[in-house]
Amino acid sequence: MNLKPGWLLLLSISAGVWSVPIDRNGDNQEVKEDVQEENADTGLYYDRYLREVIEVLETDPHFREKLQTANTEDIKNGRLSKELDLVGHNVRTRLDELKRQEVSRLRMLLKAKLDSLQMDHASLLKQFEHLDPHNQNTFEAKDLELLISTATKDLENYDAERHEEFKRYEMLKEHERREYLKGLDQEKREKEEKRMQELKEKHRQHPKVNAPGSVAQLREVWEETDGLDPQEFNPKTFFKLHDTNEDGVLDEQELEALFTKELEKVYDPKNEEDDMMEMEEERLRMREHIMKNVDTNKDRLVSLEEFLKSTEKKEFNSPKEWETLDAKPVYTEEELQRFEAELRDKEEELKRRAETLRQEQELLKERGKALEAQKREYQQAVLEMSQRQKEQQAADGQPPAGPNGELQFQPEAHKPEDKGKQTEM
Ligand SMILES: [Ca+2]
Ligand SMILES: [Ca+2]
Repeated sequence: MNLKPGWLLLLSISAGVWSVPIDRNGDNQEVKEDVQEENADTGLYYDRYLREVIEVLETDPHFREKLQTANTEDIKNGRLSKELDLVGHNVRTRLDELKRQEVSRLRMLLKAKLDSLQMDHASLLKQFEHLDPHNQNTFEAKDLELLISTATKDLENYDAERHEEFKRYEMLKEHERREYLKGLDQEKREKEEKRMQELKEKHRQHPKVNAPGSVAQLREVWEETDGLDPQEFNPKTFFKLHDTNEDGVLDEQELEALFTKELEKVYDPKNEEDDMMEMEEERLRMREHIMKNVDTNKDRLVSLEEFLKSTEKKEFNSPKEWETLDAKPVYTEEELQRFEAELRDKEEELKRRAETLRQEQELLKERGKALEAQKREYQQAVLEMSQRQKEQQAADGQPPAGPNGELQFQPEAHKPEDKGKQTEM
């Protein structure tokens, strides 16, 4: 595929579709493939829909041609979406079908919610920004525009959200550690604290991590992952080698795959002290670092030109030392306090809800008891009534209707008739 950067913004979004690892170097391929697969999903909940739409659009020669000349702005401001009016009929039909499937998938997702909220489908579908809720059957320019703008916006926020999520993860971990220590007696606590400190120290001891995107880092990949001669290191060859889907640019997934070597110096899944969530955060930091320095046109892709330019910079050969994640805490004590207060609030809220439920249950029990008492009173009244009937019948000189007083539930009105039958027999 030889496409211009603008469209590649979209391709990078759905990198999984085009990331076909090329078998170049036996043993290492397995590792690479793992990374590719792991990163294939954009993380957007409409990931599949997005990919399928792009795939179908790619099959239309006119649209494909437009894509090649489009730039990021054309895509972002919706100019490209207008071209949808000119695509072939069968492509439109397939897009319509995709949209119907997506609407139906979202409907399924909403079903449970719907049952509890008593809302209609149309108003619930409005919350999904990536498709036009006013038209649920056909795929129009508006749909493509919404899909592109939502995916671009979401991806921009995605990294920020991942950092935030990671921070909360770390704070929860620290909170749980503190709570755990609180529950121990002094002797045990001191022992545990010492053990934890030692693990921390052990984690910090690792070989030097090269700055991402520096010559030292790339050379290490070249030599150890690619198994090539260090004397022959060549940036252009390196770029081509790691553009695994051969689309002429390094996307986020291809960049992140480059850091595995560095990350393995710090993280080993077999070690108690190495947290793999932290490893992924470190990978994200490394990718952001490269993008910040190398991706000058900010399309979330590194072109060969951008890459080669970065190798001419001073930092390429003598970068600042890379500060690993463990160098400083990701949250302040103040943030942790706030987080813990939030946790307490949530816990309180849960307790309050549990208490309300308990009270409601209590109330139901009381009502049940009252009903039970009413029922007994009623039975008593019926019993008394039937007793009175028997006495009346005895007084009238008639035999009782049955051995166990079957007549007790018979309405008054039927009595004479029944009595008549009884006499006939
Ligand atoms: Ca690529
Ligand atoms: Ca770029």
